[in-house]
Amino acid sequence: MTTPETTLVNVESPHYPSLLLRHPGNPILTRKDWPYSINSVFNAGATLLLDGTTLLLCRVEDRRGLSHLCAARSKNGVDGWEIDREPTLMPSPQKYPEEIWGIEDPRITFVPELQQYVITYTSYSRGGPGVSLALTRDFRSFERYGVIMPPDDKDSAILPRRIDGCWALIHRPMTALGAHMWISYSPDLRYWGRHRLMLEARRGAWWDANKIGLSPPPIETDRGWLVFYHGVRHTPSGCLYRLGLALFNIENPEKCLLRGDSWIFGPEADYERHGDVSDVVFPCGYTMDADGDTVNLYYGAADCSIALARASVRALLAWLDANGSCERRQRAEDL
Ligand code: BMA
Repeated sequence: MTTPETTLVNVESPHYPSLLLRHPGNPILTRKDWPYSINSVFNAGATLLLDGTTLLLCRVEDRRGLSHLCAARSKNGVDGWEIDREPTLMPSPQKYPEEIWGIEDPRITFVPELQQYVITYTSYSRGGPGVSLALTRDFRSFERYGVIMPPDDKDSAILPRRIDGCWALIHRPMTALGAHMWISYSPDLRYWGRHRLMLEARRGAWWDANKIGLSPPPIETDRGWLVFYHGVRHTPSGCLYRLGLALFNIENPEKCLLRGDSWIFGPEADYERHGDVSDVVFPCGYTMDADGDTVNLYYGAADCSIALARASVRALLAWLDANGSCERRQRAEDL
């Protein structure tokens, strides 16, 4: 069952275009759906399996406060979820000490060359969050590569094919410069180098000042890599997580072509505004419809549930053309 476009709700201001339309069934997954006891479910990676099934690899937090990953499968990507009866991927601190405080926020990339899904996720170590990588063909057995970027680093995904012969990983290390997006390269997914700054958080009053990070894996379009990224605004009453858009050169993903000035999606619905961490929308995955244009964006809402919003790639690119700048785009010193 696909919900007709006309029934999608929009709670945004009429003065801004509705680029992302919330599904009326939101939130589509909550802890009440879970076959075992959990505190919350949010921030899911997403992919389409070969038979068209939508698979979400959900971050599930237990009542100790530690997270693991659990797969949920649905024929239409909206409802009828079949959720694994027990955790799909548990932290394994005996073998991977960096996972001692859990594993979080997976991003999934299907890599045709490997015929496998590459999952990058946050491993919560004693030294803070780091980036770990695992491969799978079926989301039942996994080959773990362990930590590939040491703490403090997160918000990562790999591109689905090599760039100039190397795999490319987008990630968000914390440095003295701030929390910016970087890109690194590897010949084998294990050893990473050629680290480059890819997109900087802005400064001052901007919605994406000081802290940004990749949201889902980039979307390959004929204009370039379309990137949803989150900006974190620190306010006296807490953080506001919102989404922005940027476009990068297809053969040279370090090169930003366009960056939107305004955010395009932020916490407005009740389930986004109130939860364990209020005012958070945090997408980690998307699926593309057969039309090659409709993106189904799965996002964690207020660290409590999973919600769905849809967008048209064509409309996102048109918005970037109208609202993005190619002058003030990549470096904070330009802003
Ligand atoms: C970020 C990540 C996300 C989380 C968000 C809001 O730093 O840890 O997993 O959803 O904070 O708490």
